[in-house]
Amino acid sequence: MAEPATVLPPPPSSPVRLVTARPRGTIPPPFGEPTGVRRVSFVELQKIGDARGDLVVAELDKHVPFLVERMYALVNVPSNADRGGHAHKELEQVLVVLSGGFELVVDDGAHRQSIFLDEQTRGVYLRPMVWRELRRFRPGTVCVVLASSVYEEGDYLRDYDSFKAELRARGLDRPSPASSGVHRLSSVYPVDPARRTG
Ligand code: T46
Repeated sequence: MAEPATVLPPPPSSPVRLVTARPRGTIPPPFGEPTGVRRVSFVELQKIGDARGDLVVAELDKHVPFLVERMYALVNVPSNADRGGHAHKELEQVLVVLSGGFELVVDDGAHRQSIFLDEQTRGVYLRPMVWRELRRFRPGTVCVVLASSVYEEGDYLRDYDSFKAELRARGLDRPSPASSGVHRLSSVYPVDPARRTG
């Protein structure tokens, strides 16, 4: 005789929050510790260590302000390789270096900043419309990237002029209060107006 079907109780009221999609073309709110470049900030991850080693934790809302749809990692990068050289129209990302280190140059169209990333708990949150270049990779570098959406080539702006044009079209080329004072940061410098594709 067949076993009676198990009747499962109804699920408890779900703690999962409903995430409303951000309208395309809008910039998500700031999150983390600002840098000298607009739409770029530092996020502090959690590290839990004991005699067995360390856990590095990135959790929604505490360390990462978006739902992660994709993870990828940069590994085996030769020290003379240049990666990046593009911006994203919509994508948000958090970059975390778990081993080694590399130089990340970020550029909002008005200011550029060079950040050497080599701390496991210091991630960088890149909102949309930030030009980025990655170079000077140390041997054995492992960089994990948490991304807000699946891979979509159409989201890339892979030449600097298109990036500038998109900034203008979206009104993101105008100075904002957030950018005042960035000149005081030594590693931040204005973008050369004659700058072309990086
Ligand atoms: C970024 C920096 C930090 C895929 O098919 N799926 C993927 O998820 C990714 C990230 C890439 N690709 C393809 C696209 C290219 O044909 O892999 C190839 C290499 O990608 P790309 O030249 O864009 O790699 P990077 O290191 O210059 O840039 C990557 C990310 O693409 C980019 O979003 O912010 O890392």
